[in-house]
Amino acid sequence: MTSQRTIATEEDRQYYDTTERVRLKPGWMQGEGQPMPTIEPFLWRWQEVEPLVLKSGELVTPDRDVERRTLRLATPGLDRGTTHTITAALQLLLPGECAPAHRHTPTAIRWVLKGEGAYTTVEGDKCWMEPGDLILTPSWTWHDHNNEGSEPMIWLDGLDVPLVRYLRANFYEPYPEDQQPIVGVAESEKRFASGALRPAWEDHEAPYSPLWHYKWAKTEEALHSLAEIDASPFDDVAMEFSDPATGGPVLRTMTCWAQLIRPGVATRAHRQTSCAVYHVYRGQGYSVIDGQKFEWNEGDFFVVPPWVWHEHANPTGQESILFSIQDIPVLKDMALYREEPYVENAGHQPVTGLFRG
Ligand code: 1HN
Repeated sequence: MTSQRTIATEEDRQYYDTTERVRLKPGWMQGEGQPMPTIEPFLWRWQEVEPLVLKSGELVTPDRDVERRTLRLATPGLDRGTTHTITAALQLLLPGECAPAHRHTPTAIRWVLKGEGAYTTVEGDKCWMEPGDLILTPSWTWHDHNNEGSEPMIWLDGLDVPLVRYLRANFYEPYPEDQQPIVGVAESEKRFASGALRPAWEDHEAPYSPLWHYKWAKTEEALHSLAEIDASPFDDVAMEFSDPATGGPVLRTMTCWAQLIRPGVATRAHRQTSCAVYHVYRGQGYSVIDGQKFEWNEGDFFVVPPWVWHEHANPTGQESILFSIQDIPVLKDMALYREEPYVENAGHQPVTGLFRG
């Protein structure tokens, strides 16, 4: 169907000149318009990333030169962000350094990769960072990072910046001091220690999880416990970090998953309107994304774009654990979430290429 009209007469010409002058755009003259920028699946190797993260420590210093020392995972096809909704970056904080307190309307998550002796303060609550911990910095909460240890601290930052910018709702405020006052230590964690029981006298109205710190030991225990009895055919032993007050996702714009891919498992392919940024927390395996095989090792990162077939496999004899940040809550809240299973070939895509980066 083509609805485009041509300019045939002088009367037409006058009409279109006038619409242009008064800034009206005839929809029937628009043609195909601009194609959406595509997001390619991509993978970053820790082997290549880690030395560059460590080297960044010699180039810039937080507080002195920059607010945060971060390296963004820059997916081909995008000028900003890691996907059209999520930006993911690696942040390095050296011993004795402070990334000064500020707050912004974009929401952030930290997924701790390496190091010890550093903490993030979120609204006065001091959260010690250990590898495998998930720490939330919900929209407009004060946060600063401090390394009081003797090792470099590295974590993955995940923010909804591209979405918030698109919605023109990006606000930012620096705190008057480098560090905000510490009101308590691990308080949000202590309030919700079991992950299921919560203080009975409190109604929680905030549009995000009141628990801000999910410790690795509990995440790992939950994965192994679920693995004893059940798994998803598409994602194997996949668990969503949940808000203890609602049971829903921890944030309104992003959700976080921890996923155990058991030895020998090859999941079935599916596709969703949501997208994801993955980190290989443990083990080895591969994902087939849009027919391309992405072999991953511990520490690697990869992107699954929206509406692209993907499946994960662990052909090794050891367990693999994936962490991911996904924009599912936005799509679901807007009634735009769709999911489709790949039905041919017993749920597995034909592999047409190997990603070499
Ligand atoms: C930010 O505030 C942090 O607070 C990290 O550590 C990464 C990327 C874009 C915008 C703000 C942080 C960020 C960021």
